[in-house]
Amino acid sequence: MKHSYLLLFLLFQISLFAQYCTNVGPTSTIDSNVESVVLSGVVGNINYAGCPGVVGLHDLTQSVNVSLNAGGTYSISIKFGTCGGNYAGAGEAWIDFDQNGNFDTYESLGTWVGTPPAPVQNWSFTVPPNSVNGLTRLRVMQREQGTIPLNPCGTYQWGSVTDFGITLTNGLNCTGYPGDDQNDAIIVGALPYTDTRSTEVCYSNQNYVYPSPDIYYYFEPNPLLAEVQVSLCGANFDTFLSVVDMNGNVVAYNDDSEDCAPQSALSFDATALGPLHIIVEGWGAFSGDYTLQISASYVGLNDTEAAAFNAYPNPSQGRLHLTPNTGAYQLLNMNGQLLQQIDTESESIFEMHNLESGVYLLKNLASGQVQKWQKI
Ligand SMILES: [Ca+2]
Ligand SMILES: [Ca+2]
Ligand SMILES: [Ca+2]
Ligand SMILES: [Ca+2]
Repeated sequence: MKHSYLLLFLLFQISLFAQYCTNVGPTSTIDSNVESVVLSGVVGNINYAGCPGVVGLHDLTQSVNVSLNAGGTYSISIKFGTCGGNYAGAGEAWIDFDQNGNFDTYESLGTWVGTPPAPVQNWSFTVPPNSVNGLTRLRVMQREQGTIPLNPCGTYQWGSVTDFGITLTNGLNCTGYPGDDQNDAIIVGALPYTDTRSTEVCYSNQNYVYPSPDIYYYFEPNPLLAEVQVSLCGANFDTFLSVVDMNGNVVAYNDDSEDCAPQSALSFDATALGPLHIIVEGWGAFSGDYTLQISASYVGLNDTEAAAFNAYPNPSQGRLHLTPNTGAYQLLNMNGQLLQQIDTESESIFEMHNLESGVYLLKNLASGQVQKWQKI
């Protein structure tokens, strides 16, 4: 899908911020306010009195925690009211069942519209069976002059917003789903690299370009890499792909590739770049299955000038002749990691029979030239 490029860059700047919107709620402590919240969990209870009011978010996630079972049905009682005068407004509550950091529409427990004094609202709700186990949040909001549905991230003058800790059990166990955030990024192994995964379950939104769930990869370019190609072609959803350095600066991004729109592909010059995050996500709120493919070209390999050295036979069953036989060579894997230093001062024929079959890089240290060499 197409988008505003300017907006995109602005959004990237905030991509490292906290998961939940916490700069929310009223600027005033008087008048409209939730007066009470009651919820009995499998373990623990919420028994909250709202007045006097609090400016901004009243964050009780550390001090009030109730356990609920996925698939279970519960009742929450909320008295939307006031700590002062009586004015019309609206109320709503959500639980972030999928732990994606958003209070999504389907996570609304109920809504209220009225003018205090009003009867206590008793809402029955079922925790979806595919909710994610672990600590999440209940948010209860009242907004004077508000209309439903309320924006769970809204700011306004009168009302209240309170967050409670909810521990979900009996749902999805998301251990074994690495890469949800930058601190748990999946390390990119040897190039060419492929990794097949789904953003559909157990992944949440940390890269705020789009509210879609995202998966982080950690990639460390090496000095031999010239251009790196990254592709999500073949994914079954509308993807968005970005490459960001450790300071959050965008190195490259793509929404719709010319080759496979609306999937994404990009390439970037890796010369002189430090460690990077490659982030896979969906356009908008989309999620799905994908295969990430990363490949690279190598410095010196594509030079049109005649090779400055000869490595033969190529491919070889193990014997390697190197000419000229002056100066040192290096044998590297395709990630540019040094496997062996080769000194040709005294000899020019090497027996590499113990080497695993595969493609390697040979680098002449004097000229900096690199060539591929295959062991079969
Ligand atoms: Ca959610
Ligand atoms: Ca994520
Ligand atoms: Ca995202
Ligand atoms: Ca796209």
